[in-house]
Amino acid sequence: MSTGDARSSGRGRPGGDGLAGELRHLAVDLAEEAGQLALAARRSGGAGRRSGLRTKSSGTDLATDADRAAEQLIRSRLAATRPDDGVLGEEGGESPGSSSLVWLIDPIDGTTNFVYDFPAWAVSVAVAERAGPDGPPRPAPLAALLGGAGRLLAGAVHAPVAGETFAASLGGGATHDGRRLRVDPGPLELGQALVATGFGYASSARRAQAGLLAHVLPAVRDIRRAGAASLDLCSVAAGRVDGYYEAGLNPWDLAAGLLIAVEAGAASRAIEGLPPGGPTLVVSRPGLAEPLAGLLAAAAAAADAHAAAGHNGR
Ligand code: LIP
Repeated sequence: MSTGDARSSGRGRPGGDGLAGELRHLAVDLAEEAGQLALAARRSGGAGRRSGLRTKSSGTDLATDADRAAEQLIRSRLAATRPDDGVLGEEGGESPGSSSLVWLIDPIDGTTNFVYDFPAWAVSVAVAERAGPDGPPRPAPLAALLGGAGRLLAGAVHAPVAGETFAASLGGGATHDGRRLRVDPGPLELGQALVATGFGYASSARRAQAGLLAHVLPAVRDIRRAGAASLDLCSVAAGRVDGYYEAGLNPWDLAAGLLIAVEAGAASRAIEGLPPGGPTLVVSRPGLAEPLAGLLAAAAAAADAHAAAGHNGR
């Protein structure tokens, strides 16, 4: 599909009616509008390795003027259409709201790709019920990954270079350019599994993640590291990969893609105790969930043993 078609591409009947369905449509509009803004900046030469580039948590963690402009656009649209909702954005942080909803925004997920003009970057927009003592119960295994957000209601991921939009609403299914997504429910052996992953920005975390990967890679069909967590999760939903795992993600990286994958039928869990520490999000075809979790546990044990034997590890 051309980029020009993308503005209406995430719509379509699947997605459900009611509040979640309405929020899904708004998330699609916001992601597509912000994506076109970022793409225009990219194509005008106003974004790239020399323009408006800053680093954040480490020298490898980048932010551009386009990240800020795209988030600002989404925030201003939300202020006009849903002024009572809270917003949590990668660039602007948290703006508390008075309603029960919070929007989670990654204006450019895959900023390094964006800077290098590598096509795998996306705008990720999700909305969730806020977690809290009076709020609905959070899905326990994944709660730690969602910060102050509770139940995910709707989300959209728009990849401007590919002109693709993925979207989902709670109970309303997931779509790719308006077509319903359904993850293959059948069993899959590890040796036939294409597995995506990603790495953090801190050197120490990367060393530990590489140690784990050294034991995962020989056991699977192959590994993909696309560089945008939201798209990795949509790739599970679309069957482009069979599974995905990553630690150290922020709520805005994963919220929309997680709902899209789960609504498409993927299995999801957060596993503690894997390097580099903290919860690791694991999302896959249902028939791969147990084998992949087992492989990650075995890989963590092998990486520990390797480190204990005096090799470089975590
Ligand atoms: C990035 C992710 C990437 C992950 C990085 C980072 P950013 O988001 O989507 O896949 O491995 O750690 O979180 O910083 O480009 O928005």
